[in-house]
Amino acid sequence: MEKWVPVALIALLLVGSGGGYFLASNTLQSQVTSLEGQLTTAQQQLSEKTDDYTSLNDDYQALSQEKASLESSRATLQSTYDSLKTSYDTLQTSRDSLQADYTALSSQYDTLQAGVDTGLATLSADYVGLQKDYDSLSQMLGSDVYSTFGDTQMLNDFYKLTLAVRSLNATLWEYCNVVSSFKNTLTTSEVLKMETQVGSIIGSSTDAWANYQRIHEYITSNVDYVHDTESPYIHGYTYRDVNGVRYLTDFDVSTIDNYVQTPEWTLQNKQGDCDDQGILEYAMLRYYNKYIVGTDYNLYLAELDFSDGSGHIAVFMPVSGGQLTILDPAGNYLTSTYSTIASKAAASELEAYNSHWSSTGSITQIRLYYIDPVDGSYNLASEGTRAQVASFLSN
Ligand SMILES: [Ca+2]
Ligand SMILES: [Ca+2]
Repeated sequence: MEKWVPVALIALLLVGSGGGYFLASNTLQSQVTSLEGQLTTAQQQLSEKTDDYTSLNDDYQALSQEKASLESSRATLQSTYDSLKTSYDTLQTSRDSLQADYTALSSQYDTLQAGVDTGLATLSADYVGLQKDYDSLSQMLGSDVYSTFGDTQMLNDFYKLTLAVRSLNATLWEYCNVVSSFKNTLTTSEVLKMETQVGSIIGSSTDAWANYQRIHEYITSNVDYVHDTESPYIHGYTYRDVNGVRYLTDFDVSTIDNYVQTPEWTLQNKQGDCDDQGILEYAMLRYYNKYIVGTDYNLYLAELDFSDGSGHIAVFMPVSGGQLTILDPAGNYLTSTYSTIASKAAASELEAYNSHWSSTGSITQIRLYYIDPVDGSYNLASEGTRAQVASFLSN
């Protein structure tokens, strides 16, 4: 019995308080439901935010990539621009330099053209006048009227014409033939015109050999090699002899690819071919020897014939003991030892010089001229083969 009392009591208590528990349980349930609802809403909101975030993050990643790509493109463009700018600057510099060269060349050309025009215009005028006289006289005389050469005045005029044509040819020859040019190109007055330039080249140096080399190198460094212009000359004379007098009845005029400049002209215009450069060097060396050293040493202008038919001009300086120094500005040759001017035994030096000119075959003939600057007259000191001229120089 005692055992059932507590059990019954507990059961009663449970039943007695049953209504209170029921009420409390309902309230909690409702709160849980509300919280569950709130949780669901919050979960939905979180899910939406997560979606928004993912979308934004995707956009951000895409934009980042696009930005990196744009930055890379910009760097490439900048590099291309820099490279183009450098190329443009280089081109601009080249263009300016070309423009300057062109301007200088134009000016040189104008100067040259003016000189040539003046010289040729004078010669042409002389020639046209003579040709006119000659044509009218020729017409009057005609080949079949020589038997009537009784008109003294006509014969006198014809004779004057003959002399005038010869004189014109002699004048033309002085411009187109090296040896004939000496009376214009290597006179004392021409040699004296070298004073300023020679003084400037040697400065205060009194070493004659060093000064010879300085003069030579001044020309090789400053005078450009330029081919000659064509010069007119007269040839093909036909004569008729009447009473022991020679009358010119016909002649031809042609041009020759040779023109000999004065040393002054070559110095001023800084251009010329071998004869012009050789004559300039000859004039400068003669000036130096005679007016600065005080002794007008022997010096030859050498005319060379090559086996291929061409020719050349250089300066030969004979040195005591059968030695020779060759100064050839246009041929860029100087007798030297380790780049210092020297004199060498004539025979072997002529062979070395011959090797220098191997592109023209060989040197077949040499003529050595000594020019008297008083009037440009000359003395053909030696003429012959390399061996013959070497023998002359060795004596
Ligand atoms: Ca020439
Ligand atoms: Ca010339």
